[in-house]
Amino acid sequence: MQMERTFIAIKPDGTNRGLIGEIIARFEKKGYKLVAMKAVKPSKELAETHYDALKEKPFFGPLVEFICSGLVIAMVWEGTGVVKTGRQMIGATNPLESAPGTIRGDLGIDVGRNVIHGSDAVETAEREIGIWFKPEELVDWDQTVKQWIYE
Ligand code: DAT
Ligand code: MG
Repeated sequence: MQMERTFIAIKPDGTNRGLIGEIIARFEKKGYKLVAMKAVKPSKELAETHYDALKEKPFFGPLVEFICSGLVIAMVWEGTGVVKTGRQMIGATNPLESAPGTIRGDLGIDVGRNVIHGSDAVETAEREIGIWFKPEELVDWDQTVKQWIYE
């Protein structure tokens, strides 16, 4: 499998509820490498661009309003298969259907308050990373424990 990057964001419900450390810890402990992170209160324009594919959905307005309502922790994580496995760690979109053990399954109840965003494909991840980060904000560093994570 290919080394890849995904865009992960802790939504305003997650930050308000004090779940930042809990969520970051799951990606950190798994062995993924943190490449970028920042605290943002997104503009309407940023949220609308991010969720552009959903603009015809009836929940688009409330979704954008929710994402802009408070602190978002935007991150880029790197690792083999991180896009797909990251989505599995996050769980189904609706926390009522997310398996226990997943982030949404453990930490959320309502689909409109599902705590976290994760890119759904490698191409989507590239697009989302480009929306939220400038190239120079992606940190080039060596994860020195790599030899204990990868064979
Ligand atoms: P995901 O975040 O799992 O990739 P998505 O891209 O289909 O899901 O939708 C983006 C967000 O929109 C999702 O995290 C929560 C919200 N959403 C999705 N479906 C919804 C619905 N039926 N009612 C209310 N909000 C919804
Ligand atoms: Mg999505």
